[in-house]
Amino acid sequence: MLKEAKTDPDYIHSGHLGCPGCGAVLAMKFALKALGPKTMVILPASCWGVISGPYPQSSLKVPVMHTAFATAGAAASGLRAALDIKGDVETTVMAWAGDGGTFDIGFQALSGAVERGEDFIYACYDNEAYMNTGVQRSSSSPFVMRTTTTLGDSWKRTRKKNIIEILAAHRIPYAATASMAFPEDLMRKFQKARQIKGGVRFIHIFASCPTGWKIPSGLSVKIARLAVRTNVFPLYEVENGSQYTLNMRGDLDVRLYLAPQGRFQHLTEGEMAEIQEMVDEDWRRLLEKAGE
Ligand SMILES: Cc1ncc(C[n+]2csc(CCOP(=O)(O)OP(=O)(O)O)c2C)c(N)n1
Ligand SMILES: [Mg+2]
Repeated sequence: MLKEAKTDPDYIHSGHLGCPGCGAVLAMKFALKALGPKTMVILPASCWGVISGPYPQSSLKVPVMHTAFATAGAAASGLRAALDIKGDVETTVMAWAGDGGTFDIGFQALSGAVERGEDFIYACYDNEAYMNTGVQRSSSSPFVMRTTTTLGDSWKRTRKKNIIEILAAHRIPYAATASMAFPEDLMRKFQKARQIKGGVRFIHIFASCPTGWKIPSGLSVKIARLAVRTNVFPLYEVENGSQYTLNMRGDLDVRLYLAPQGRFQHLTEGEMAEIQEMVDEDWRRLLEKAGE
């Protein structure tokens, strides 16, 4: 046990404030395992701003800086500059933001940092809504998801924003998708991101949310795995905005992913077929980009 703890350290304390089955907690656990103790984490307002615990307590074993909802990209730029002035070139700065803090309100700070070529890792854990404040829709919420701001017959009618494409358009050195249900792949991507220099490295992590998705906490990992295996959330990497590498190929029907989730219970067969078409179309486009 002791030997294992020494060789495979964990940087999260067991008393964190996440819900049972929280995908974002697993994602952080694996990200920090990959990056190691010389990491500083920037946390904008989000579930993770709560999970990390109230100051002076912290559920993370690495330094944390809490920052305003819109500012992860700017705060990470500032922290990196401060470390550089102190001559600390070993510490990795990681901004860790939700989908709301990345796709929506934090986007200008992220885009600015990427355009300036700042030196940090930006990880977005995507639970597809503003979960911390009560499951409001974000621009990452998928087509026809039920949220507390898309109720009744007004399910979300627009599609999920493709954040990787937007960042690829910045010619970012490294952008990748990852999932907390595929830890080896996720950890490999964080290790790779740590080595890359010359700009921001962006990792978009699929992170299931039992509370907001209305799923049993015991199914959290299984459903996240199904998102990849149905091509709803493909795993891939983009280098310098143009070199695409696919890491996994899904072949299952999207209904297997949609059916167990309370947030999709209202879907008609027609809407499920429509989602399958959207997923197939996006997958074809991805194959083309990867030259396959
Ligand atoms: C300027 C501002 N507006 C609103 C809020 C309230 N707020 C805190 S967290 C949050 C939602 C965060 O959503 P997301 O980034 O997806 O993270 P999650 O809660 O899902 O982990 C909101 C709206 C805030 N802190 N600051
Ligand atoms: Mg969210």
